[in-house]
Amino acid sequence: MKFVPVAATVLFGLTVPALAQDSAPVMDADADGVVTIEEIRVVYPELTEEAFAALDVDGDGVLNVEETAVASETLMAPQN
Ligand SMILES: [Ca+2]
Ligand SMILES: [Ca+2]
Repeated sequence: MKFVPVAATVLFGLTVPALAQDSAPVMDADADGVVTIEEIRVVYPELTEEAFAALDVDGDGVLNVEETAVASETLMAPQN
């Protein structure tokens, strides 16, 4: 049976935190699949270029889905 309501999928996404496929769309404002420093600063205005560079593991200047997932976990973690 191919019966998967979109609403259920969204609900499932909301109940499972920090999944890669759910993290990117939050910050990827133009939905091009990668998050630029400008986009991530909409969510995290305090993010420095150095911090962004640290999150950009492959060094291509943008965060892909996997890097964004790591970024989300890192940035949402309690700062001590
Ligand atoms: Ca983007
Ligand atoms: Ca990257």
